[in-house]
Amino acid sequence: MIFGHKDADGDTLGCSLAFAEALRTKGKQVWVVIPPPLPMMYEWLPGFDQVSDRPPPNADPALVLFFDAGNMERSGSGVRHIATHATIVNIDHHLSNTRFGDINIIDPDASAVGEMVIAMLDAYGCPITATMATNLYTSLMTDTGGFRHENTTPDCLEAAARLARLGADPGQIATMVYKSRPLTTLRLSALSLAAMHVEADGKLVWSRVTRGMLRDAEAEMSESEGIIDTLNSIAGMEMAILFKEVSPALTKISVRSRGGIDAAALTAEFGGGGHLRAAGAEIEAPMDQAVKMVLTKALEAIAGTNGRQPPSVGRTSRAGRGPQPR
Ligand SMILES: [Mn+2]
Repeated sequence: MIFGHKDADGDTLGCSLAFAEALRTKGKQVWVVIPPPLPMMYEWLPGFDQVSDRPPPNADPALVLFFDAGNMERSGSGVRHIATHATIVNIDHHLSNTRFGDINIIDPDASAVGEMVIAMLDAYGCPITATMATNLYTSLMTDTGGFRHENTTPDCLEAAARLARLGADPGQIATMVYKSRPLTTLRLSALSLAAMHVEADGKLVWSRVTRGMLRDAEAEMSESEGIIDTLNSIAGMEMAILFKEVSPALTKISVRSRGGIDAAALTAEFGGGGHLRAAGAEIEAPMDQAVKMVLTKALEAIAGTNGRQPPSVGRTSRAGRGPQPR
């Protein structure tokens, strides 16, 4: 059984589907479980039609694999009873991974877990088919923000080139991921960007997605995913924060950072996690209260880096590479 993580992204899905295909080729019975709601924007991925949103009642897997899940809780409540009597394999690239598996394969230097899956398939002598290549290319492309983030390493680009040779179609995959947005997504983005605030001489940029905006745009909260990246595109900013009003009592934050600012350090203050450049947290507080608490800490972080050396980032750094959707 393969478990994807909550708010499934291209990495967890691409890896899960590619590895499922490899196991089926070897004659194994495989279930792929993605916690609800299923991310329908990825329904075109090969094998997506065989994904379920909860473990089948009769499933009794000997082996449970997790791809791209920093902790087991990120894979939903369905995990619990299954995981007690199976061997757990935890394959991930988050520095903050809790090593919850019986076997933990963690490589924070991997641009995407897809890169690790390619190495595993090679080690097992398992050929990569065109459909597996499509899934794995999607993993690499989405976790590097379309091959633009700091985690876009030579290894990643070489792996992507190899997958393209094996049958992944870069133009088509980019169209499906980046050029297939519903109109409601753009409307929501417009409302949120219009509500943008700038503080600390432009170093801190933040905005909100409220329930009211969702109603006005006729959009779902999942459609807010790209907004943080638009905030992150502003010249001179060091930290971008998006506050999402999940319910009157629950606020989610997405954080992006540059320079000497650590996004994961900020979200850790609120029980969240992630990477140096991209992180998130869920705060059990109404939006206005969450905004106050988080902005206070964010401004402290920005003030604290004045005149200090930034943490080592870039091509040679080991730790914390990889801004990506959580
Ligand atoms: Mn990932």
